[in-house]
Amino acid sequence: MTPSPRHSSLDPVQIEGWRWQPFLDDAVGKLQPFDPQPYGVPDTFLLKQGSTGSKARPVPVTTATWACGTAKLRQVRSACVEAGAAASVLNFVINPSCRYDLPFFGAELVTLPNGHLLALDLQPVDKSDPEHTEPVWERLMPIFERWRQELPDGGPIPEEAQPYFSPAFLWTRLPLGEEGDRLIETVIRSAFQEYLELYLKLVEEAKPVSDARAASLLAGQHRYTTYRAEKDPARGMLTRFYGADWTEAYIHDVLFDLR
Ligand code: DBV
Repeated sequence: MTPSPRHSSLDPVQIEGWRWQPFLDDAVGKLQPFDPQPYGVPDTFLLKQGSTGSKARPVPVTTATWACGTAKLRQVRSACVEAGAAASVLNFVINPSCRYDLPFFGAELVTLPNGHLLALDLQPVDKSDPEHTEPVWERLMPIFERWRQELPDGGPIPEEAQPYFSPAFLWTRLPLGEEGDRLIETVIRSAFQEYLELYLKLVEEAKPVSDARAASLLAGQHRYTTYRAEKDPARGMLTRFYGADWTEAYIHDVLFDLR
């Protein structure tokens, strides 16, 4: 079934057989009290069809982008990729306004032929600043401790990426199959909801900061988005599906678009 055309970043994403739909629906539902406004996303990124696999056995690939802005959140965006057995991805990032002392919300739920890769965190804008980190980590660590004991560790992450993760980075790799599915439906779903609920509580409580503070937060946000755009682990996959031009524009002009 061809997904219905999308004209606004707020139009619901409906991709047949996309396993991460309930997670996106959770997130969109929890954002409603914040009066989400449309966010400018060119049509080609709102919904993009393509194919992978071989000429003999082509596999349809669908990528959709849901996005909004709110009073305190510069950009909330979700990259939704469905390519059957080849890949199924939800990459959901909340970029706060630099006027508020808030971390990023980052969720990356990835299913590939060799297993599930699942990452969840309230990512620090400046990991070396306790004024920025402590109020978040003291509330996030108990949630992290609760769920991490149910999951195998995801293994080492690139050294250069470590400044962008908190000590409560919930990171795991799970095998395909029943056990993996069960842990995703129970542990990962609950952790996703609790991390997002805490994040949105922090947003509700956040007060505007001084110009000087906003400037230093903005500098930290630039370091994060520049790193993520340069080192995006999905670059290879998206380039295979849609070519380099579309992929570079998607990464720099939509997914990590802080200027
Ligand atoms: N990652 C993205 C976007 C994706 C995406 C926009 C649209 O930033 C998917 C999709 N992540 C994605 C895929 C893979 C990973 C891997 C497809 C698998 C790549 C592969 O194996 O071929 C967290 N994502 C990863 C990994 C980590 C993260 C640690 C495994 C290591 C790696 O392959 O690099 N989130 C990711 C990350 C940062 C972050 C690296 C850095 C700050 O915030």
